[in-house]
Amino acid sequence: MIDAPTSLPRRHLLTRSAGALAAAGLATWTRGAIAQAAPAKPLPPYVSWKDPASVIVHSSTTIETKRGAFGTSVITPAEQLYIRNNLPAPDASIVADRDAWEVTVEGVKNPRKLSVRELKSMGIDTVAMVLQCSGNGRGFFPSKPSGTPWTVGAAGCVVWSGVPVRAVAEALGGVTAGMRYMTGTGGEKLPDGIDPRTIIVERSVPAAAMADALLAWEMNGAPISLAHGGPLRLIVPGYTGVNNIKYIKQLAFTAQESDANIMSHGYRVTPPGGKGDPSQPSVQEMTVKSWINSPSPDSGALKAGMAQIHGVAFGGLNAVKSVEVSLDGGKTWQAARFVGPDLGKYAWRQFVLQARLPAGNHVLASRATDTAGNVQPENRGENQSGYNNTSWADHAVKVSVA
Ligand SMILES: Nc1nc2c(c(=O)[nH]1)N[C@H]1C(S)=C(S)[C@@H](COP(=O)(O)O)O[C@H]1N2
Ligand SMILES: [Mo]
Repeated sequence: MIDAPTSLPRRHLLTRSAGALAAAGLATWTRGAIAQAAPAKPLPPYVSWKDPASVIVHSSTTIETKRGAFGTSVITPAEQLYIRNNLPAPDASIVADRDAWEVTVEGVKNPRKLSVRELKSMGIDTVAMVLQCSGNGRGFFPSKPSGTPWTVGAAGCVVWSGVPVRAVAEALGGVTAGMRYMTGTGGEKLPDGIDPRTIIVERSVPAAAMADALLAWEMNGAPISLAHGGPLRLIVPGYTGVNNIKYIKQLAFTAQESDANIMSHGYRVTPPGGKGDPSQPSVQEMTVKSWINSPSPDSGALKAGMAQIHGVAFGGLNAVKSVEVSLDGGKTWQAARFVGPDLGKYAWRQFVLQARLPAGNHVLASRATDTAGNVQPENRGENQSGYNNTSWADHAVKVSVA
């Protein structure tokens, strides 16, 4: 049997019946677990095409890829990719005529509205990129921050295709002097009676991030689904998920960061017990991280012998350079080998260590290093909302080998 080091044993208990647990004399201490043994939630209609066996449906707007569902061939298929919506997804009518979708571009010499049809004539590029929610790994925080308790599956490696933001800015006469940020606004319909600034999805990243940014209409070789931001999505490689604005309706080069709540107070790396405010760092650039996907808490029973220990590693803004794997909880490390194609510095790489696992309990961990020499840390940076967890210790898996 295989378990993650923290809260996951509960999941295994859920697969046994209450009767079996009572027979085993476990009924009392597992009562809390039984109460949570609700059947898996069904996929909501806008993502009915996802693979139910590959995902954990936390809610209709938060769906996680199972650790054991990540394969070894680099790209995360759309059917398995996680979902995170701060607001309900827009109506499917917005993808009925994709080329007619319009985005307003501001903060350039000649600001104007551009349709997807026009964007398609302005340039094209493709980038493979890790899309990762800043709250990925929140489930490992012992402080149990509020928000979805993602473990590893609020991430995927995805190929996007669209027009470089650079090309769009140039076509409109260039970015106005003094604009320090690139600000994207989501096209969700906002409910009446609420101050729009408190709920609108609008994020600012440093203007320099435009160098590799795209206005994308394709994901993994197909038009972007509504769920993942079609008809048009802002892609900011190396930056956390929230900065990749779905159904983008405005792209503005701005002198100041957005004053929308999701930028000014939300998604701030706040000291434990504190409240988010603009003085604290925002979740933006990702940093070096890796984790083992197999053996995983989702895997079946393990028999002593040769094992292929594999997972993913990425560097955020830098390429990942190397990965080490530990079979003893981080006391000793061995170099893992990268497998599969290198899709560029913003993609993740799959790594594998072939190792003989004897019978007994083992704590398997991985630790990545990026090309700038940054090493994935042992410990998470404590913060109120559980953001940016790159701790190798938190992501280690406990395995029992028979
Ligand atoms: N318009 C819009 N863009 C958005 C969001 C949103 O709610 N609305 N959620 C953000 C967050 S928090 C994340 S992690 C990613 C999730 O992308 P996905 O659902 O395609 O996996 O989209 C980001 N872009
Ligand atoms: Mo997110």
